[in-house]
Parts: sequence; structure tokens; C-alpha cells
Amino acid sequence: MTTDAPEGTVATEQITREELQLATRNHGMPLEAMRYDVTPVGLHYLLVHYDIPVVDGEAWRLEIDGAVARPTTWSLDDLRAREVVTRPVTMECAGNGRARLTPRALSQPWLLEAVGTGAWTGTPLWPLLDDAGLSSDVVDIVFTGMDAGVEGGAEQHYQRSLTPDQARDEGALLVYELNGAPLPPQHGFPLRLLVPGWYGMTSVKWLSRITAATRPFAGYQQAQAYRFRNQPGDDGEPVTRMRVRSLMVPPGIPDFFSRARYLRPGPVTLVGRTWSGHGTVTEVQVSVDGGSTWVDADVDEAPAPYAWQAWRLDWDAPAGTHELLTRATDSTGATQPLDHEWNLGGYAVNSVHRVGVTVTDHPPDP
Ligand SMILES: Nc1nc2c(c(=O)[nH]1)N[C@H]1C(S)=C(S)[C@@H](COP(=O)(O)O)O[C@H]1N2
Ligand SMILES: [Mo]
Repeated sequence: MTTDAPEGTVATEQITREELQLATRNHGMPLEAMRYDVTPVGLHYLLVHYDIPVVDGEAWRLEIDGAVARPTTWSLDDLRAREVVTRPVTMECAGNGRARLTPRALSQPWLLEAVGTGAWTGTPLWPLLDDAGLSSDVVDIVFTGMDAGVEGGAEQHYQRSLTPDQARDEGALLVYELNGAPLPPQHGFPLRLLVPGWYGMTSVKWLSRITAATRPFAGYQQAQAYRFRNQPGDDGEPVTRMRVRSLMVPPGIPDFFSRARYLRPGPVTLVGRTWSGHGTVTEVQVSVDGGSTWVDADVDEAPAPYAWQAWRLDWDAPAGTHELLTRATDSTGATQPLDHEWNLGGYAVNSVHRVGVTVTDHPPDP
């Protein structure tokens, strides 16, 4: 550890015991699972700040309160009786890529796998708020989860907020099913918020209360965490939508321990997924020579807004060792950077994906 690492970060490659503890409670999506259009439930990534609450779905209620004309209480059956929407949505943790930074924030040490695409079923958020009748002076809508813990030195429920405009315009859903079955406990049973296109922290799980506030919400997850800062004490800009990213299914077979890849020489189709919370991905480029030259991959249309897109590229793999790279550009023209862009919390690190591979007829030797 060096002494110039800012508070809350470390400048070593070694993983601390606390990071390991988080990494075993939470988990990423194995990259080979990108072969599924919709991620099977147990393969979807998982991020839980505190403990997973045990909830009785019969007794559970959602309260809508605060500055509304008609405070309301909803059972799960009441919500199921409203308009039903099912859509595939790709969700990524804002900390995906954090563990690749130096120094890195001490938090969940994600490499690249904190992503998944669920087929989410629920009811649109805005009509419920509209029925409740928001006062004209409402500035934030606060979403409260049932889970509680201590973070940043304060006891809290997990809470995030949206402005009324965001709650109306972002296509947010209150979801009660994942891939055609009730939400599993770890993904927010019985109800969660889902804000398509945004990093996962916005999509509050175990939702029990929606409060219309006439003062800006200054809770920990909104005002302290999830902000782009370069040093402690910076006010920072809020982390919101997912930056453009592409990932490759690592080709060939892995070494058990190091996960180094081996591939037979000859034709292979490289495949992967790509997404952007700022629109759609218009281009994926692949390099098979460490970034010296780039080739356009075929990219499928998005099956729905903010659902990942498949890409593929045929490659005639020659014997030797190679570094494969993939880089996407979205409809705003934003492209993944070659190098990590550092920030204190390790948020939205969307640098190009690099996969080393040894092409040989005789693994493990080239
Ligand atoms: N109530 C609550 N909601 C939460 C969280 C949490 O810890 N508690 N984690 C958030 C974060 S940081 C992410 S990335 C997503 C992860 O959702 P998933 O575990 O269903 O993939 O949930 C978000 N919603
Ligand atoms: Mo997250």
C-alpha cells in the first residue's frame, strides 16, 4: 500500500479480506452467459449493500405518501391488476470495472461481470404517481427499500430518488417478475424499481415506500455515494446513465486457476454483447492484434430500448499469442476509451475489453 492513495482507496493489486467478503456475497455474470439473450436468473449479477430482507408477500404493502393529494397503499395483487409491461432491460452496476483502477476504491471489487439482461415484468411508475396527485412543489420522489444498514457512518434504509421529470420520462417500472417468475429474494422480492438505461443503483429493490418530497433528497446513496469525484470532499456530478460498453465472450477454453484462454488455430466466430444507456450502439470494432488495427463487427439491432445488442466477427485464428480488444460507439458518438478513466468511487469505468488468448493445437503450449 502506498501513502498517496486517497482515503477509502488502496494502491495495491492485493484484494483485502473485506473486498473478498463482499465479492462472495455478491457475484458477477460469467461472461460466457452473454450467449443468452436474456440472462438466466441465477447467472444475473447481484449487488446487495446490506442484508437480503425476508419478506411476506401477503403482508407486504407499498405506501405512496408525502406531498400527494391522495396517499395510497398498494398490495401486490393491487399492483398486478394494473397495466402489465414486460421488457428486456440490461442493467449494469456503476462500479463495474472498479477493481481495474489504481488506486481503487475499497468497495465491491468488480472486474467486468457486473451486468445482466432480465425480462422484467411490472407496471409503469408514472400513472401511479399521477393517480396519487403530486403537488406542484415536489422536487424529488424518494424510493425506500426495506433493507437497512450502516454506510458512510450513518444508519439508513437503502434509498434513492428521481426528479418528477425523470420519474415521468425514463420509462421507469415497478417490477414484480424476473424472467416470468416472481422476483427472487436477492433481486428485490416482492417489488423493485427499474429505471432502464441507468446504472443499477437507481433500481431500488425491496421497495416499500415512495415519498414525494418538496425538498431535494440528500440521502447517502444520492448525495454522498454514486458521484464522480477526483478527491474526497468534491461535490461531484451524479452517476446516472450507463456509459457505452462492449464485452466479448472469451473464446476457447480457460485455464482453471488463471483463466488464461486457449484456442485451436482456424476459423472461430468471436461474439459478445454491447449496450449504452445513452441510446443504442451503432458500431463495434474488434482488434485481434492488441489495438494496432480494428475491424467492424456485425451488430444486431437492440431487441428493445436499453436491452443489450449481440455482435459477432469471424476470425481465422493463427497460432501464437494474441490480445483481442472490443470497443463500441453509441448513437451519441461516444466511444469506449482505451485506458481507464479514474475517479474516486471507481464508477462507470468503461474502457475497452481486452482478452488474451493463446492459439495452439496443444494447450497449454503455443
Ligand atoms: N434496496 C436496495 N436496492 C438496491 C441495492 C441495495 O443494496 N438495496 N443495490 C443497488 C445496486 S448498487 C445495484 S447495481 C442493483 C443490483 O441489482 P441486482 O442485484 O438485481 O442485479 O440494485 C440496486 N438496488
Ligand atoms: Mo451497483
